[in-house]
Parts: sequence; structure tokens; C-alpha cells
Amino acid sequence: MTVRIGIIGAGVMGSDHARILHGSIAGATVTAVADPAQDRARAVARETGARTFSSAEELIASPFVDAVLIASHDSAHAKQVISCLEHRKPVLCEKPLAPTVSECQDLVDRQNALTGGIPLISVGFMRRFHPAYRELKDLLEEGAIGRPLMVLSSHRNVSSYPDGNSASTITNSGIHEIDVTAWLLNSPIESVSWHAPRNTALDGSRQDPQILHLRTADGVLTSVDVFLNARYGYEVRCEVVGERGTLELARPHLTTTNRAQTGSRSYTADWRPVFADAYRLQSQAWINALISGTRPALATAEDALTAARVAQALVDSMNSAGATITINHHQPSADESHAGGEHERTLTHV
Ligand code: ISE
Repeated sequence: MTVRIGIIGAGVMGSDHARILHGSIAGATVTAVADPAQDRARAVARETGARTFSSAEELIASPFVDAVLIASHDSAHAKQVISCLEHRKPVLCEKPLAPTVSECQDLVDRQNALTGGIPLISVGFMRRFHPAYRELKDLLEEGAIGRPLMVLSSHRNVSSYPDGNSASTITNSGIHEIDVTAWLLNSPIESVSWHAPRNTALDGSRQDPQILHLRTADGVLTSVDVFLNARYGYEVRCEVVGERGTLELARPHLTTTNRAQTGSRSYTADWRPVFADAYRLQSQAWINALISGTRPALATAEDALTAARVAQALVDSMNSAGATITINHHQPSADESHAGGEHERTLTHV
């Protein structure tokens, strides 16, 4: 069986997903691509043999599409996922599932209201498939460094994407750290606080860098700097410090040069080469599950809702001078909850 995939969004990530699905994934074929910028859609179509659509809605409804991959702007995700649910088509949505808690909650509720079967929504938290993160998680679970105590992470981009602000640094980039930290430690994030040094002079659109503190239910404290205009290269660091040692992701680098009594290494310009294996393994896992009719091992809509709650708490902390915010992961669904009841604010300022 071959799964016919429609891709929404032919920008950086949409075209990368199309290339991976077309060239490296068994059991999948890219049959459709939609983007309001028709030249971008046509470029992907030329590479894959897909037909182009100017609207996401038409692509989702197309009889030539069995499953949908969404790589459009974050703000368009919720509406497009709803349409996939209405057409009962499995969907792999890039992170974040949606930028707000209420949209994520709505998607979880809508999916739950569809009776029976395997959940249709998967979410592209691809770091869960990155071989180095997986090895780190396995070693932690084997007890290689004893009980973990703290995690020190960094998330550095070369430059920030246009149209963003301080909150979207958290909902678009920091969200990876939120998801992968809870997944690695196997413990939900219970409280957070947000901190900022002075701003880089190279970006007037947002606070950059930002420092996020995440405390999991088991008491491990994670500190992560998210610096979108780091300029020198794309880099993700993660060191878990335990009672008997540390585990660290090997630094992604292309070449180490040793000459003239100096050593140096090169960096990639963005995340695609660093996480190429993760994207490929994630897509293959999705397609395998669709073919075998089993539950995909990808992040779920509920995982995305959990991450969105943590992201919202960080934005609240940012707007409250770094107050520690406690997250309530057991809140009622959207229709039962009352406005503003998403989490409690503690009095502690860090
Ligand atoms: C981008 O959307 C990604 O998902 C990358 O993995 C992340 O590092 C980057 O900061 C985001 O903008």
C-alpha cells in the first residue's frame, strides 16, 4: 500500500518534508501540495510530481490525498487540522499544533468527539526521533548517571524569523525544549519562570536571548537559553547532570579544522541538517503506522496541549516580571473551564 500525502505549505519546512517523503520514505508518495504562493507550490510539484492546489481546504478534500502534512504558518494550523478531522484524514501537523492553549484544547476535544479508531492527529515534535536524544533518554532510564538533578540546554538560531515577537520565541522555538525536556525526564513540567538579560542590539522585534526555567514534577530543574540571533550558527545543546555523572548531546558540527596551532569547528545555518535523521525517522514512523493501522509513535494532540500550557505559563511569567507560574495539567476541557483558569500564579519571584 502507498499512502498519498498532501502537503500544506511549500516554504522551508513544507518543501523539506516533501523532499523527505518523496525521496527517503517507503510506502509514501506526495500527490498534492498547496501554498498561496503558487511559485513555491510549483517548485515542490516539479520535484515530486505532485499536483498543486491554491487552497488548503481543496487539498484536504481531494480524493487524491489520503493523509495530510501541515507545514503552514503556525497561526493557520488549527483551522487546517479541523478540516482534516472533518474529512477524517490523518494529519501530521508541524509544531506547535496551535499557538494557544484554547486552540489546542479545542482540537483535542474535537478529536475525542470522533468516536472509535486511532487518533487522527500527530504532531511534529521531531526531536523525539533524534538518535542522540533517544540514546540520552535510554541511558538516563538505565540509570547511567544516577538520578538526574538538572538539565542545562541551549537553543541557538542564526537569526530570528520575520513577523515574530517575544511570545512567539516561546511558542515556536522554546516549545521544542518544553516538549523534549518532559519527554526526556519522563516527568511533566509543573512550574516555570522566564528571565531575560539585556537585549541583543541586532533584533528590535523581541526580547532575545531569553532564559527559561522549567521544573518537572520530580524536582529536576532545567535552564535553557533560547537565542534566536546567535549569528555564529545553529546549535542545540543539552547536558543532563545526575548524581553520578552527566550525559550530553554530542555537539552538531560538520568539520573540525586543526591548523596553525588552532582548532575550530563549523556549524550549519539552520536545524534541517542537524535533525535530518529525526525528520526522516518521524515520517517513516507515521507512514508505517498509517499502513499497519496502528497508533503512530509520534507526539499526540494531548502532548501538544501539555506543551502549549507550559508555553502559556512562560508567556505569563514574562508578563509578570519573571514570577514563578505553576501549571495545572488537570484542567477541565474548554467548554467546562472558565476564562483565566488555566494555571495558578504563585507569589514567588525568582
Ligand atoms: C523552527 O521552526 C524549528 O522548528 C527549529 O527546530 C527551531 O530550532 C527553530 O528555532 C524554529 O524557528
